[in-house]
Amino acid sequence: MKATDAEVDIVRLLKTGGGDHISGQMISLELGISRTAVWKHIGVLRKAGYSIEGSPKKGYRLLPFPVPFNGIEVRSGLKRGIIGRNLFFFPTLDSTNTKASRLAAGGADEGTVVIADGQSDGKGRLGRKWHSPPGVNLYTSIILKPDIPPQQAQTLTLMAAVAVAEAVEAYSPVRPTVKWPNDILIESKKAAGILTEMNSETDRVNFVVLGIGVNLNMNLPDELLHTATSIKEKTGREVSRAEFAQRLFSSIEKWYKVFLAEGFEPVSSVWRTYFDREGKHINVRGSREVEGICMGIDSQGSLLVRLGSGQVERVISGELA
Ligand code: BT5
Repeated sequence: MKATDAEVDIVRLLKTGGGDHISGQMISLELGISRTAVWKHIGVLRKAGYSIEGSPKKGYRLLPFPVPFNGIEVRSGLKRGIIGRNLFFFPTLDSTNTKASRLAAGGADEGTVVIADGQSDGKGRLGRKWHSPPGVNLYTSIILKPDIPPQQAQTLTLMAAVAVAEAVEAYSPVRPTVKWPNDILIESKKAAGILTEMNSETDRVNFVVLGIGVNLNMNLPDELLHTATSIKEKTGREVSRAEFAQRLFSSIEKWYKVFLAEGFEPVSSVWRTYFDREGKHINVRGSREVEGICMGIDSQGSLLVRLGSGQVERVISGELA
């Protein structure tokens, strides 16, 4: 379901009312729609979980609770920009990446966002699964259409990692770290993962789907107990998923603009501040196992490893132990 402009604008207006009533006439004037249309949109908002009081004399008033988690709520707190200008929210999907790829193939604009409350077939890399229970975490995919050759797509994963790390940092008691190429860790446990999927020709990218899963309020299942964490597990506090999503999208907007204007270099220098393996002995499993001293990343986001022989090997994709 797409969050429509009118409903997003009505929620914005009611929020600026700070709990006061706003007349139907005022809303209809501000939005340039009829009062009947306002009334219909209010009905949609109530169905979407908002508590809105209506009085024939005074107008409408938004109660502060409950704050629903849906596309309208997320968009109502976003500055107008590229990321999230079109936003689709679903109570459940197989995978937000699959949905976003289909939308992109059908011509969806750059910046289109898909969010699902829960996923029945959340995807990790290489056919792995992403644990995606409803009601607790953020599962989102963003369509980008950068004018870059396919060999540079990995740099977008690292750009997303910076944005996710920055958003997680705002909630986490300690600074998160990034684990090349696609994990965000809190105290060495995975709090978020990124799955970048690309549709390209030999020399140009048609679109990229950045899929991001962040563990916010999840109680960890047994199989992830020793390797994963959530923000709530670290802080004991519930995170507002809408607020987190807004922070994440603003951060992606910021870094994507830097990326388009100045390239990967400024992004990679911030990425390095979250990366704690440079200069250390590492082991990476890619097409083969590579062991040596980590020399950081290159301009395409590949990992550089100095082998015992002194030769520096470039690892394009793989798994850092
Ligand atoms: C990833 O893969 O880390 C990419 C995860 C991307 C998930 C998002 S959610 C929104 C969008 N839609 C999708 O369908 N996917 C994206 P990878 O590096 O392959 O890590 C997968 C491994 O992480 C699994 O094999 C598990 O060991 C572990 N894992 C699974 N679910 C997890 C979770 N919720 N939190 C932490 N670790 C998890």
